[in-house]
Amino acid sequence: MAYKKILTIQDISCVGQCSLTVALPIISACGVETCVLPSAVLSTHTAGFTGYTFRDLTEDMPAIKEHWMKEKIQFNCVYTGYLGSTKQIDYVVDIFEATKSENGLLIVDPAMADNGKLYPGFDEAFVEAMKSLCAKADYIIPNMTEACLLTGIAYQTEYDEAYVQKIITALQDMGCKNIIFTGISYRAGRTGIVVCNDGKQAYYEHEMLPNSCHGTGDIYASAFVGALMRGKTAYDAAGIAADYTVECIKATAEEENHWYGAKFEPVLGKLISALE
Ligand code: PXL
Repeated sequence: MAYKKILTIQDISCVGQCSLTVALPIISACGVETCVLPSAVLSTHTAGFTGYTFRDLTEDMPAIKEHWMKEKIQFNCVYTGYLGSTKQIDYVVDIFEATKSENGLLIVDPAMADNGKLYPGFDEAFVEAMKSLCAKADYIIPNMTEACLLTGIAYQTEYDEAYVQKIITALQDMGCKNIIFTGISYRAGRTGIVVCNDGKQAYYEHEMLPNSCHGTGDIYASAFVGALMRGKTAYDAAGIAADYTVECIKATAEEENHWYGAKFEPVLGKLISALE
């Protein structure tokens, strides 16, 4: 198996089990060298905590890129999650262009919204910039809220296959290549992922648990990236990541009051086994 090196660009939420504190351990556990570029440092994530600190690291990015270019450092994949500012999106494109290896992939999780709402601190200008990043990406991993914001289609909690297809077509019309569309549920108790890859479309359905946890989007995207870099097909990687995320949510349900994130660590062994 070729040993792959990836760069992930997202924030460090010091406490909160999301973004880099999730991506680094999960992708490393997949057997992939994981380099990091923190987009911002927050004392906690922004969903449920109040009074968090926020240090934007946008202006550190150009010098980091210059140094990596001087050192001829290259990555097989750049995977972005929560980004700290609109300007960062331009820098991400520069970093990808400057450091991608031959056939290097850009994978974008447009982490900016959930449950019909933008996360605190994001605005329309950020959504516009994210549209252009998604159009450059090899894979995007949106949830329903993010896909609606990217396409301008009204967010609905109840929908059918025609509605999902309309969103996918609009994303493809924007230039999005491969789409891993998460959290698509057509019947009670079940949810799944629509995988649009290489002109084909498939659906991976799995159990929907009664409890939901913050940070599962980051867990899912990280496991998908790790599995894809391990040589799995996009469909298999999407399924492995979904099964792992379900295990994380089940592990979290065992403990009362663990509201701010998902317990992804105790079940990492199951992800590793699924890759063998
Ligand atoms: O899980 C996405 C995420 C990442 N980083 C920060 C967040 C969130 C979601 O709320 O607040 C800082």
